[in-house]
Amino acid sequence: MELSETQLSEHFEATIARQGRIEPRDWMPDGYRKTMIRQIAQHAHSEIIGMQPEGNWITRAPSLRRKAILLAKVQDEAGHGMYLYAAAETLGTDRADLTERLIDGRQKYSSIFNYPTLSYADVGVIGWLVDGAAICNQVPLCRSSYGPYARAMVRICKEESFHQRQGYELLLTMMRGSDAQKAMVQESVNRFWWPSLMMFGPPDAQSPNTERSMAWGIKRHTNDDLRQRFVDMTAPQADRLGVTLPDDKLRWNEARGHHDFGEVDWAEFKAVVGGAGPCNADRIARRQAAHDAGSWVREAAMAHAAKH
Ligand code: FAQ
Repeated sequence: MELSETQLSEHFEATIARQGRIEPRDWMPDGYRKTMIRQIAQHAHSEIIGMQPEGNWITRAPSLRRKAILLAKVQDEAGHGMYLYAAAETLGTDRADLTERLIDGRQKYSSIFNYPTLSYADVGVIGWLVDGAAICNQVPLCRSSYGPYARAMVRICKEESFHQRQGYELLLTMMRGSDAQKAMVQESVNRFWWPSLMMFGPPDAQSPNTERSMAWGIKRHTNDDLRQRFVDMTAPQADRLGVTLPDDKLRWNEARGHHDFGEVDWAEFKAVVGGAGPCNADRIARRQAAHDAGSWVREAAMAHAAKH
């Protein structure tokens, strides 16, 4: 028996209400499909563009051990991009089309990857702060309502957590080193702290998608809640490391049971998301060049697939 649109919609809402999973074969509202494609594609693009800032240091790693670790991390990010593009394809999109949308600016990637990496300490700070923020944001997404996304996230989070530890271990080593090494770590923390807080998205009052995405079980927490969680997790780690987070309003608030912290520069966030960050143009140009350079591989793979 054919189900009516109303019945299908009721079934969808009931699945969401009992915290069940929506699978590719299931009926879903167009808005849900669109939102999932937007979020998954943006996440996939972030992983792929996110290979560039750290990849910049592979040839200049200070030892064979550090180089092997960094190579593995950057390869993991490529893997995350692949699982996520595959998850997006279950919604009826096509990876080639998503890549085109990234390159021509119709789809976004995380603001954080538009900042430059200026020293090897940045490799450690990206692991500690950027992967740390990614974990805070993504662990709840393992319970996201769309099955393929939630399952991809389980594996991604395991790897991100390893990435965060390698970053923190690199920084601990540098902080046991010379004054110049300690200064390098502090300088890097000063540059990456505020952009890391921006990764969680605009304040809740200015986040057009949060309410709808939470009602659909796509997002499990608001942007501000996750940002707070990240600050609470990171402040004690900074103390243990011996670095100062560049915020003179940052302090423990006993009554709230959370850290208070200063205001993010939302004008900077908007500018970076809008394309005017320090590295936006470079990141896209490099992605375009890699895409062009890989065209013969795609053609050969398609020709091979057509023969079998
Ligand atoms: N950058 O209404 P909301 C990683 C956009 S981790 C750029 O709050 P939503 C791992 C947003 O898309 C980074 N744009 O939106 C790694 C929307 O615009 P739209 C990736 C941002 O979706 C580590 C508008 O602002 N992680 O890659 C940003 O409900 C180290 C309004 O915002 C994910 O993507 C931003 N920071 O919440 C790799 C996690 N924030 O699309 C390499 C999954 C917001 O309507 C090295 N995504 N916008 O035109 C999410 O959880 C959500 O999409 C949020 C945004 C929380 C990012």
